[in-house]
Amino acid sequence: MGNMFGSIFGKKHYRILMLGLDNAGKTSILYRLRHKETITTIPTVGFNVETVLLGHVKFNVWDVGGQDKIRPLWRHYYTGSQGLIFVVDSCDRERMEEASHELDKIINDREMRNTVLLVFCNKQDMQGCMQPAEIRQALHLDKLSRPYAIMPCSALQGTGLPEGLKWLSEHCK
Ligand SMILES: Nc1nc2c(ncn2[C@@H]2O[C@H](COP(=O)(O)OP(=O)(O)O)[C@@H](O)[C@H]2O)c(=O)[nH]1
Ligand SMILES: [Mg+2]
Repeated sequence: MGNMFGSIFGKKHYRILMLGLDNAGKTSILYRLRHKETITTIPTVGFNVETVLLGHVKFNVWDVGGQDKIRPLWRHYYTGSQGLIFVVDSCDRERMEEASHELDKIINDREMRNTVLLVFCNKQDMQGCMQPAEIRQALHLDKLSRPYAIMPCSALQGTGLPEGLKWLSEHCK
């Protein structure tokens, strides 16, 4: 993925959240994007956030789902984030509804009002996984009134990631 970050995001600074249920492939995506860039992981008290700097882009990554007690802590990271990447495991049909529910709660937070949304339909290299159109329905994305994109990808193969990030860089303010 070479110097993708320089060419996609330029010299502007961005803060991006990458969220999704555990096992969706968030950490794999981070590592796939890293290439020769340095990853600085900053430990966080309270819940497990991976904070990673890639070029000028700061990613905050954590697992969502079922932790209502710590949810108020998330808001600190919501504030000032220009973009949200929501990662789903396209093969995990059983938890697609849970993923939808979590996404709903995140984007309905007032701090997330102006955040653009990129959905990565990850693990598209697997047989029999859900296609983006089906995931769009399952996540009720057609009801959104903000800019969003839904992108098939595979962290394993590296496909779809540059396209998704390009869209994000063009729509983040
Ligand atoms: N086949 C396939 N497996 C993947 C892909 N991305 C992640 N995985 C696997 O899914 C599991 C969870 O990935 P991880 O990045 O730890 O998910 P996280 O919990 O969202 O950070 C690991 O076993 C990965 O190797 C993908 O694109 N294709
Ligand atoms: Mg992880």
